[in-house]
Amino acid sequence: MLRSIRNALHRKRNCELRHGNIKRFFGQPAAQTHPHLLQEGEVTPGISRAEFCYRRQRLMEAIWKTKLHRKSVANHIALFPSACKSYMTHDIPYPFRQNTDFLYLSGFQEPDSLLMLHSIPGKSSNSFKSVLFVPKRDPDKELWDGPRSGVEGAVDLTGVDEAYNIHELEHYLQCYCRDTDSFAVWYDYIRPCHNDLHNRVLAQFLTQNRHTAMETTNQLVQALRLIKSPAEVALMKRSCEIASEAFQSVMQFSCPGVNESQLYAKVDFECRMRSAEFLAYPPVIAGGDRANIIHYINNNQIIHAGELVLMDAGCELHGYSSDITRTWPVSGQFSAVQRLLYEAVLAVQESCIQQCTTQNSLDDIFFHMLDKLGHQLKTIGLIPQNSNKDSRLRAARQFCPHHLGHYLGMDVHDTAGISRQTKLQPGMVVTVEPGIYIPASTTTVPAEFRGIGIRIEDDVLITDSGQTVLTEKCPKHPDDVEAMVRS
Ligand SMILES: [Mn+2]
Repeated sequence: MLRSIRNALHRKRNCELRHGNIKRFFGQPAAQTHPHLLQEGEVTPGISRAEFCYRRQRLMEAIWKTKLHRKSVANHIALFPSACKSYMTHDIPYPFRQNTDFLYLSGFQEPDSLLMLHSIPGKSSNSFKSVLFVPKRDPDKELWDGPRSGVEGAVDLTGVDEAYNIHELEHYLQCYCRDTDSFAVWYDYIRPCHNDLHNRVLAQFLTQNRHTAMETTNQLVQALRLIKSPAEVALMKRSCEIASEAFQSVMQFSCPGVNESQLYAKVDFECRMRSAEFLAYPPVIAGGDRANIIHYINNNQIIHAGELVLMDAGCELHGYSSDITRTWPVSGQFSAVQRLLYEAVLAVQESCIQQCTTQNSLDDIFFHMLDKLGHQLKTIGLIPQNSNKDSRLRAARQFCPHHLGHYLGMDVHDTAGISRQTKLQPGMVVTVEPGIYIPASTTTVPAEFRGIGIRIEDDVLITDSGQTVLTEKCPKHPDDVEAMVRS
């Protein structure tokens, strides 16, 4: 009875919302409140309700297809907690970033929530229900923190089948146990992303031993996230374009005496001015010898005339990341030695991009990179002319201690659980980022090479016919780089 009243109210409310009779705010941008960001039918900018629904469907299909080592299991329940709010000090939150798998499957942007996908006991094996548990609406809290979507808002926004207050999670799970004889639980219990929900509700649910199998979800979700849909490719393209334009502006803004922190501010500004929500990671902005510290993020030194500056930065646009590195002469002209090394890295990088096809894996292209790099080091004269293949590869590892690249997507180091031995497939995006690093303390090379660090990184979409460089707007050839810095 209560339920039918609630459903009737819900329908009335939806009708009013559709006809714009009442103003309703959500806990995240929606087409009604942010028409400049979302179109009707989208849950997050650029991604439709139908696509989110399809993602959940595909995940459940993957679950049904997985052979569990024990006897066949009729029912499945998959749990995806959101991220929680975290604080830098009393009452002062860090910027919130949603848990990626949760966002990929629900599009819901509030903390302290959970998405549950479960088969329906007694129903045919390929039907399931998607249920969101969300923070309860609370006028006092909303006065401080802004509106929450609440249960009605969550269903309207995301198109899940049902929504409940997060406090009802425990009871819902108990009811599911009661109604279901045998079921498997799918949940990333090894590294719970929401400690409070895990400790208060989920850990206890898991130890009740009512389920017949327990599996983690991250491999299944990452396998889906690995291949980008056309809508995702469009967002990746735009994220890469924004970052490329920002790099152009930072190059133009560079001059001898500039502080790395000022270039940081500039790249952040230029990305946000083009609608990116934030930088995808703390950027590396390293003048001179500091470029040899791979994860240098202090970004607080003066860059002097004649030095190179290495910038590794990217932005996040509506949940999709870009990741670019360029190295340029802060004075607008490479020295002869700087250009020699730069052209060596560029030749390796361009050769590696050509290898980004369905014939190769990231590891295959990594070995290609080491081979090419070894030859370049020999040509330049950094290693002896009579070096054999083994010593060339060893030298390449020494001058470039990192891998060729990684998968890119919603996360910067996207789908990290997927092996780099996987052959590339259309719809994957990878980074290609070889470098040569020669710390000032390196005594085995001539003095003029010391203290130079160079990396060139592009984002590459794998296509049916080969590959597309999504960051091609960012200057890369040494003449173009010099012209950009001088302009
Ligand atoms: Mn990268």
